[in-house]
Amino acid sequence: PVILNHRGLCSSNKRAANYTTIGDTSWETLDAANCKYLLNFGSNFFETHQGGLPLLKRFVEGKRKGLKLVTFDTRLSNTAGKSDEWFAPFPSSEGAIALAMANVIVEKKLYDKEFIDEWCNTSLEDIKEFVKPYTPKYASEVSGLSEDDIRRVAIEFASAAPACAAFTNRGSQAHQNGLNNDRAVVILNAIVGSIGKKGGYAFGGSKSKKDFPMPKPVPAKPKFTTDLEDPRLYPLSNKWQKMRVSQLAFDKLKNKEQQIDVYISYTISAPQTWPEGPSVTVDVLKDENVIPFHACSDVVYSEMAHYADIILPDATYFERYTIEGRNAYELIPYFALRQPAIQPPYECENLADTLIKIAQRLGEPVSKYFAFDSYEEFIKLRLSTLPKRDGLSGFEYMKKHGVWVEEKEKNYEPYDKVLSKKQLEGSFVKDGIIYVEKKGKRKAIGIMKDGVPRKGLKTPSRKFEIYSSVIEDTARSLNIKDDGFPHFEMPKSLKEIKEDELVLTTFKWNVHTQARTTSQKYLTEIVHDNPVWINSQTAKKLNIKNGDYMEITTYRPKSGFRASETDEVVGTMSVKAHVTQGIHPQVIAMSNSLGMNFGGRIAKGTNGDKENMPAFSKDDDLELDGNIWWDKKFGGAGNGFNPNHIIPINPAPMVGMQAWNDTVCRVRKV
Ligand SMILES: Nc1nc2c(c(=O)[nH]1)N[C@H]1C(S)=C(S)[C@@H](COP(=O)(O)OP(=O)(O)OC[C@H]3O[C@@H](n4cnc5c(=O)[nH]c(N)nc54)[C@H](O)[C@@H]3O)O[C@H]1N2
Ligand SMILES: Nc1nc2c(c(=O)[nH]1)N[C@H]1C(S)=C(S)[C@@H](COP(=O)(O)OP(=O)(O)OC[C@H]3O[C@@H](n4cnc5c(=O)[nH]c(N)nc54)[C@H](O)[C@@H]3O)O[C@H]1N2
Ligand SMILES: [Mo]
Repeated sequence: PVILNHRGLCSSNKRAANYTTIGDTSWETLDAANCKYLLNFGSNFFETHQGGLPLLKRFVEGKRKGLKLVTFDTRLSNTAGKSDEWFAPFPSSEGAIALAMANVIVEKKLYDKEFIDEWCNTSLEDIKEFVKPYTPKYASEVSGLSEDDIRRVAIEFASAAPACAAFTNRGSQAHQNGLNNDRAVVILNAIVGSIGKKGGYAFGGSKSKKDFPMPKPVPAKPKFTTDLEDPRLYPLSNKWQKMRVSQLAFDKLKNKEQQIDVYISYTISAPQTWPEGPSVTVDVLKDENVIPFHACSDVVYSEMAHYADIILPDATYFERYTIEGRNAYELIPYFALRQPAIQPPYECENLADTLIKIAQRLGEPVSKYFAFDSYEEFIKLRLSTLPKRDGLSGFEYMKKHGVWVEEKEKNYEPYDKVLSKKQLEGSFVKDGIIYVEKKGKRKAIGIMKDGVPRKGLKTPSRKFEIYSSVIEDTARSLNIKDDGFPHFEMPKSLKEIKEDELVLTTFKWNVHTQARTTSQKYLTEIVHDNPVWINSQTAKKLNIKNGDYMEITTYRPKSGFRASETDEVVGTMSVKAHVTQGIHPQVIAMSNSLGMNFGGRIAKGTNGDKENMPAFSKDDDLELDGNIWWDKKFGGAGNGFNPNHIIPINPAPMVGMQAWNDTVCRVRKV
């Protein structure tokens, strides 16, 4: 029983940074509507981001009141372009910039002494000592930014406190050193005291899964795990939630380190989205000796579906139920119910319904856990624990209104809440921390403050953790030198980068979502081509003009997984150039989402007749015939390129986050 997911490709360093510092949430919930100053390290929230729209809506409210946005992105994204200021740092240097800003804030005494004394696990003196080496001069050397800018922005940021927030996304965390980059950024908020404050680095407030208990009986958790699911070398990947390091899974299977008999895939398109997906993943999916049986649930004939033994055609999100709960950017807990707007066509069916049927066919003991008529029934049972509202049961209320909002105040300073008598029942205090004991296990629930029991943060010290014992202990267990502070260190490959080498980074489009949208004609008509961004000066040196083809050759990283000191090639690819001033001179940038081999005519960018398949009615999509004008046959751009041909599997230490943006390469004109 192995369950994998895509956290290690997506966000696990960011999540780990939040868990080690603030404890109880994997994601900040910026209070942008009330914020005065936002420092954005590598998030493209105007176009992408996990909570993009709800955040953007509140950002616009804040902007009307004078909110300033400063963005650090290696590339002129639409967020960078619409920011008040944009800086293009050298990849992976974000931690150094943030620590230098902390250094300036400490030097200028712009910190929040009260918050540090009360709520940080490190004293002001220790913070001063820790940030000492990270001077603006040092950060300037590693990032390429000017010392003056680093100083000025730090002062502006701190002067807006507590209505200010420094935050991150994949730009800063998808690196070998991404965990500490992100910790360094989050720590800026603690030093100026904006953690949990109005207009600041707020967090929490979402309705949790616990509120919708699984219908009983609930199957017991498996008693063992395997190295596929719980990789020993990355102990932090599953410490707080199941984040996994799935980009290693196909490699382990290919090398016979692990074996599986049956593989069910669901909303994953690994040949497209995984590093070395087109090679390692495809090799594994094609080899019946490695995966004897593969069932793929998908809504289109995807890259993944192509390699499956059987396709389970899923209902799309218009056609099924889901309980939806994302960050509550209003800071008031809520959740929503997605409901079928139309019936699924042909034999398509919600995978959950298919699984219920499979379980029932399997019989005891599996079937007893799936004793529902349908997924609708299952959702009804889960919502049955909600209190009645407007005289309606949970399910009826949600069907009618779609959204449930708690009757609560905005969740500011959640750590400061006083624990109630009820919460304190059976608790005891040791070294200032309040514990309860459940089934012989000690669990911290709060912290004593001047004799008052408060909730605190959900870290081991119940305080904001600048120093992390979890990190220090984990590092020790792996023989990695680490004192538990978020020091800055450039990844080896980037530190030793040579004059003729560049860094390949990737980014996402505003109109595409991962490998999900390329078969949608309206979206792909807008974006079907992804030439590689290259700085005009760099292009000039290499004699590359806009639209020329250039050959990119990538190398294995110099530290970590399959480290190689000898320029071992991962892959070579010829791609068109987009020459622009809007990118760091030592960086090239390529989007994902394109370069499909399957997924129909639109995804592939090839005109021609529709395949004659019995499930398709003959006359839908007639307007497509001859209208895929981006087909190369018509002199169009074609369907783009998939960068994952040449991006190495590169998990960062301890957490296993894929270091997407550390890939060293060489480029030449073809
Ligand atoms: N080079 C590069 N690679 C990247 C990234 C990058 O920035 N650059 N981003 C990474 C990130 S952040 C992530 S999260 C991963 C995501 O990569 P994956 O985890 O592979 O997920 P998706 O590409 O979102 O979706 C995969 C499949 O889900 C199918 N699908 C869509 N809707 C449904 C549905 O309702 N039901 C079913 N059953 N299937 C459905 C789609 O058709 C598609 O085949 O990619 C990573 N890969
Ligand atoms: N439209 C759309 N929305 C999406 C998605 C999508 O595919 N399409 N995917 C969803 C998912 S799964 C995720 S994880 C989020 C991701 O949301 P984001 O993290 O905001 O998006 P990314 O494009 O992965 O990366 C953000 C930015 O990092 C920059 N960058 C790359 N390398 C570096 C670097 O070394 N340093 C710095 N400072 N910046 C760098 C890129 O140029 C890019 O603009 O978006 C979610 N929302
Ligand atoms: Mo993601």
